[in-house]
Amino acid sequence: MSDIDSPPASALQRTDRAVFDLIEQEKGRQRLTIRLIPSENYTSRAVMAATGSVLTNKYSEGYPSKRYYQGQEYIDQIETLACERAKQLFGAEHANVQPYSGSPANQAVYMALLRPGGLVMGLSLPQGGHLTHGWDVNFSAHYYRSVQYGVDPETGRLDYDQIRKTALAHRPRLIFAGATAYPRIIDFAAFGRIAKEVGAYFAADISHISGLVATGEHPHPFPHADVITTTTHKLLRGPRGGIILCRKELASKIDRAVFPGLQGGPHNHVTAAIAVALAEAATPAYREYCARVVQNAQTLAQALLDRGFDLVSGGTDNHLLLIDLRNLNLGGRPFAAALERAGVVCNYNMVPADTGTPKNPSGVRMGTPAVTSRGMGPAEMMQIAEWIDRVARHPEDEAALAAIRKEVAETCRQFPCPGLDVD
Ligand code: DSN
Repeated sequence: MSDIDSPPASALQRTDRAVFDLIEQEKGRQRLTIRLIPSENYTSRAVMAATGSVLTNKYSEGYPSKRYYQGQEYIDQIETLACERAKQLFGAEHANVQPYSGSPANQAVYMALLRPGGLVMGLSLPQGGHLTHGWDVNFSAHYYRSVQYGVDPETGRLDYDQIRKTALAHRPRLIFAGATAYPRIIDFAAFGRIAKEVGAYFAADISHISGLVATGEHPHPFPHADVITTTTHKLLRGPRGGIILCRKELASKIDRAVFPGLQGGPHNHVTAAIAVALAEAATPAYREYCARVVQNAQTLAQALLDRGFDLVSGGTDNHLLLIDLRNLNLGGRPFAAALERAGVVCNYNMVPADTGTPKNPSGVRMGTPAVTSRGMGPAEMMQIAEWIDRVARHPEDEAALAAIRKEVAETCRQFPCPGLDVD
């Protein structure tokens, strides 16, 4: 495989061999392993070129044409372009592309829409939510009050009647929908109705499924949601960043919360890379990619079910699946470690009604965004399920794991990585 290193990489090699070598080793890991962490992906060389550009040299507190530093002639155009592309892709009236990532984006939503001590309602972390949706170790439960909803322990699915009852009982001021480990379609219209009934703002965090929303694979939170937040580096294949989308009426509250409320200068190099990723996401090729991500996840899910794995909710509608390992007497953490030794990288994860702990849960979470970016398809998903099954049967047999790792590397060599081997 070719590795067309860009000039900044050559400069790094000359200047700092230690960092250069570690990056090279990470490249090798990304090439020769099956990366199944559902929040990870491969960005294009164009996205990386913008991220590694001179824009990192510029301070730009404020917003286009309302800055606190001179010299914004080009930066203003870049940020405006990113905002316009975000509005276009997601059909939004207003976009803020400055949040440093998903958590700061959500933090800005709290700052804009809640007073300190106000009540938020979100999906609990162990049942698939995110830290910032009101989980107790996070700012969202320290500086705000939080009530959490879960999924039905039998079906693994959101129970909208139960969510409504919880909302009616507690009357939150802000309701978050969105997840990090929920394999099913989210009914944003139902959340919108519940929020309206209790007089709450409704924020949809689509970080995991942004591509599915943008391409119409999944329902859109607008017009039901007041605000949408998303990271830009998961399915969207951009740099590490965040976006907030909202109606015009909320625009100035959101903008003021991001700057000067929470952040200083925007990361202009990231803003440019977000603009590039948003243009890539507006293409027919990206639409096809998102459809293949879901098909691959469903193929992998079915192949695992056929081999006796227990999947939360019985399958998937999106890019990820959650395996409940309790029927196999395996712990999530040791299983994820054994898989990694075999070249298959996922993360251990809580499952609904877990009898374990966050550091020692009963499940693993897997997703198909990265392998699909490499062009892998149904045949490779069947092969991946076979490797996962073999690891589950021999999690402590190092020779068996090493043999799988070799097969994994051979397969990986046939699928170039975007950004590393191809544009
Ligand atoms: N850390 C992300 C994930 O892996 O889902 C969520 O922010």
